[in-house]
Amino acid sequence: MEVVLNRLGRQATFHVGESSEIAAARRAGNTLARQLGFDETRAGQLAIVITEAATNIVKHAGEGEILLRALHAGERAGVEVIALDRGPGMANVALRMEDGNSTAGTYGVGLGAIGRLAAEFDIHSAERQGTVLFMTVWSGAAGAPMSDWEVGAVCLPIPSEEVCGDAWDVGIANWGVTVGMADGLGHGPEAAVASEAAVALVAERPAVGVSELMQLAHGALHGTRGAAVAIAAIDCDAGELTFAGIGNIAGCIVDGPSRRHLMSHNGIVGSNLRKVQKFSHPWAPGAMLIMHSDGLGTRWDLDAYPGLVFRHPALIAAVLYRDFARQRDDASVLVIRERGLA
Ligand SMILES: [Mn+2]
Repeated sequence: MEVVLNRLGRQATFHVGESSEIAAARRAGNTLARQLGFDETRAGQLAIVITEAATNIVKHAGEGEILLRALHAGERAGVEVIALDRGPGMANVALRMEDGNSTAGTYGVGLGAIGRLAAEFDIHSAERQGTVLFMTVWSGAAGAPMSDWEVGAVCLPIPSEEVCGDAWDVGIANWGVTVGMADGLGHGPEAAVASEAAVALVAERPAVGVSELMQLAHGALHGTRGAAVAIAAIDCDAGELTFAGIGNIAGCIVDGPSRRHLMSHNGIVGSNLRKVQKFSHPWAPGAMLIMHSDGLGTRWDLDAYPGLVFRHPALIAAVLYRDFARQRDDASVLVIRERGLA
């Protein structure tokens, strides 16, 4: 079964700092569960997962965010829940996972319940940095549908807008994947029209090649505001990543201790495209690709977060968003690697 990794999955964030905000996040989860056709059992499980994660944030960190996103895979639908805070963090996550083991009230109990109810669950916590949780709940049979790729993403509008002007998507090819990220000029719905048109092309035609996709995007975005666009194709058979970028989308290949930054040219896809250049880089099986819009600062350093590179890409995306989002712009960050190769 092909797992559709992004389509229709607009993300929403809910600030949690008091109990009324916990309830608001839970209600948003209920609405999503109803829209996706969850039965009562799964909807109830999602409500508990959100409530426990949000309660932990309030109790242990004071405040934080709950991020919700719909997931689609064939006939099945899921909800991804990311919980993040900048609280004191935990020194020993494994110990807190055992029910009742907690230095501050019910953190241990909450994590135990989440671990049992969520189809997927991962956590990164570091003392003085905070805690991030990744959870999914899926409709239908137990367990989450698995693709060959693990994808983590945060894509959220500037606080004054409802719709994010950034967009990303992933298209599966038989040799690997093609990944697109776009930042529509300005903010709001008009920016989203441009960015979503660009990444839809990437998802629909992943085997076309990055230069050709960029030219197609340039044509497709004519008459829109235009966008910064970056496209990366990961060919696992050839062990090669090809990249083409126009405008301010950052790309980086993380492979063990090595960091390779991906080069974009100036311009605006849809109105001002002087030069499309394809760059090729080696791609090793355990490597990870990180792309982000200029709503995130560039001074991040994964080495500052011990153990984070081994966690689910959603947690890596969540930490980069938490600590480097500029707040004055739409913010998107995407992290992808082959499953099981961390
Ligand atoms: Mn931007």
